[in-house]
Amino acid sequence: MSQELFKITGKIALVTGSTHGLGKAMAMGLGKAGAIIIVNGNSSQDKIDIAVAEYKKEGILAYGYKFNVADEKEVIEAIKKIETEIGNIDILVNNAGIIKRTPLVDMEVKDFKQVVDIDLVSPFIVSKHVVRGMMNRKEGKIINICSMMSELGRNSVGAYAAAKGGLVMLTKNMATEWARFNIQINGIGPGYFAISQTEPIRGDGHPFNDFIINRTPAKKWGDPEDLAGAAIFLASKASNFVNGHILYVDGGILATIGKPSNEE
Ligand code: GCO
Repeated sequence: MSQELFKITGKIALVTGSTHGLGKAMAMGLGKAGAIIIVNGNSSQDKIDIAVAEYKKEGILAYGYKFNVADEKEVIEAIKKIETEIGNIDILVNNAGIIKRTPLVDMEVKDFKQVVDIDLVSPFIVSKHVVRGMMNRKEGKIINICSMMSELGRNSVGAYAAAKGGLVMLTKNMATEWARFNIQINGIGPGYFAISQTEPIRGDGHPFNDFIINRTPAKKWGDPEDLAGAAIFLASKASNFVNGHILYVDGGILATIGKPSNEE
């Protein structure tokens, strides 16, 4: 029974921004659980080809599609191509995102808008063009990659936090409008992970590194592979009555106000 609940063999999963980082870790997890992975990136075809080869090396059926999730025309064309060449998208993981660390008072409006465009508007664009097929088939899974910054602010990440906070409410509204078609729309909220995106604020001796270690009950940065289980759960039948939920994978950081350095 339990194996069946988490079975996603043969399901087609589009994971945006899956050439590296958390997107790649989640897509690898879904692929190792049997899903066919549509790898997406927008930087270069070479990067996508290299990533697809890495998925295949793990025994995962993977195909690469380069498109800009913020460009509706490119998204429409890509989804049509994917669903013609590979098959219907059963699982959509809206992971692609950027961060710009600048104090709000100094931030250019164009930079603020770019972060919101990619981190909040793009999940809307991609979901809007994938969900129609899911509505027709009366089945589908959408997973929006939020953040613990969906719940808490931090100096210099105001645009990112605003976008990721908005993504929580977009997830809830997608569930409100689409759950009746047997589509489950949920979010994953990563805490602090040891990936390239956090390299500038991590590393031995970096003040933020010590802060995160002390602030996180698990006393460590997350390992990208720690997200695979949450992705498989929300992509499988095991979550068929879960909707509009944000599953935080954060080592407990959101559970606590922290403790003084002299306390265990
Ligand atoms: C930062 C970090 C965070 C984390 C993650 C937390 O600058 O505070 O980059 O944004 O990467 O998003 O959920």
